Amino acid sequence: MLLKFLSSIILVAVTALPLSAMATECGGDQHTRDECYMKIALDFAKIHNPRFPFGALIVDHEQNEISCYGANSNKKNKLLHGETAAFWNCTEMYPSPTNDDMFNPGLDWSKQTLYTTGEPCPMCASQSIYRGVSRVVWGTSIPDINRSGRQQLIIRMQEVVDSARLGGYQIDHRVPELVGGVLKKECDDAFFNAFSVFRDDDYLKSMHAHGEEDYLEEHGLAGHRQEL
Ligand SMILES: *[C@@H]1O[C@H](CO)[C@@H](O)[C@H](O)[C@H]1NC(C)=O
Ligand SMILES: *[C@H]1O[C@H](CO)[C@@H](O)[C@H](O)[C@H]1NC(C)=O
Repeated sequence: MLLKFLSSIILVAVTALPLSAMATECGGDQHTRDECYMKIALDFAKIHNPRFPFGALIVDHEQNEISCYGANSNKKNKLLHGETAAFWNCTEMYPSPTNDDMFNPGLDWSKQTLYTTGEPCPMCASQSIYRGVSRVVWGTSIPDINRSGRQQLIIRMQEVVDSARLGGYQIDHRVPELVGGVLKKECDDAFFNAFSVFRDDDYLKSMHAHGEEDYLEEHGLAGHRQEL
C-alpha cells in the first residue's frame, strides 16, 4: 500500500516534469541531437494542434537547452505558424534589457537553432533570417507537405536564403545553415495523417495531372484513380 502510494507520487513527479527539463537529455553527435529535438517538436505539435502538426523549438545549441516552443495556433491567429509562435514566444520571454530588440536583443540569436516539423514557409523563412538564428532544421519538406494534401507556396527556404543579399547582390553571410529531412518519416506521416481531410477529388485530379502517380501509389491512394 505504502509502496503503491510512493510510486504514484514518483509517477506524478515524473509526468509533471516540464518538457524543457527533459530536453537537456538530448545528447550525442549533432545528428542524434537534431533527431532528439525534432522528436520533442513533433510531440509538442501533435499535442497542441493535431490537425496541423507544425511544431517548433528554439534551442540554444551552445548550452544545449531549449529556449522556447511554438505550435501552429491557427485557432487563435492563422498567421501563428509554429515557427512564428516560437519566435514571438522567445522574444517575449527574453525581452531586450534596454527596450531595443533591434540592437540589443535579450537572447543571443546567433547561438540558436530553429527546429520545425515542416520546412519553413516563405513567411517563417524570412523571420528566421530577420531574427538571426544560425541554423534551421526541419523534418518534412515543403513539396512533401504540399503532396500530402495541404497546398503550399512552393518557395523553398533555400531560395529565400539565396535571395538574402544586401542591396540585391552583396552576399549576407549571416543567413542560417539549413538542414532538412531530420526524422523525415515520422514528420511526413504526421502531416499525411492530419491532412487526409484535404485529399478530395480535386486533390486527386491535380496529383494525376502533375504526374504524381508514384506518390499516390506509395500512399495507398492509387485505387482512387480518376477518369481524366
Ligand atoms: C502540390 O499539390 C498538388 C495537389 O494538391 C499537386 O497537384 C501538385 O503537383 C503539388 N505541387 C508540388 C510542386 O509538389
Ligand atoms: C509559446 O507558444 C505556444 C503556442 O504556439 C504555447 O502553447 C507555448 O507553450 C508557448 N510558450 C513557451 C514558453 O514556449
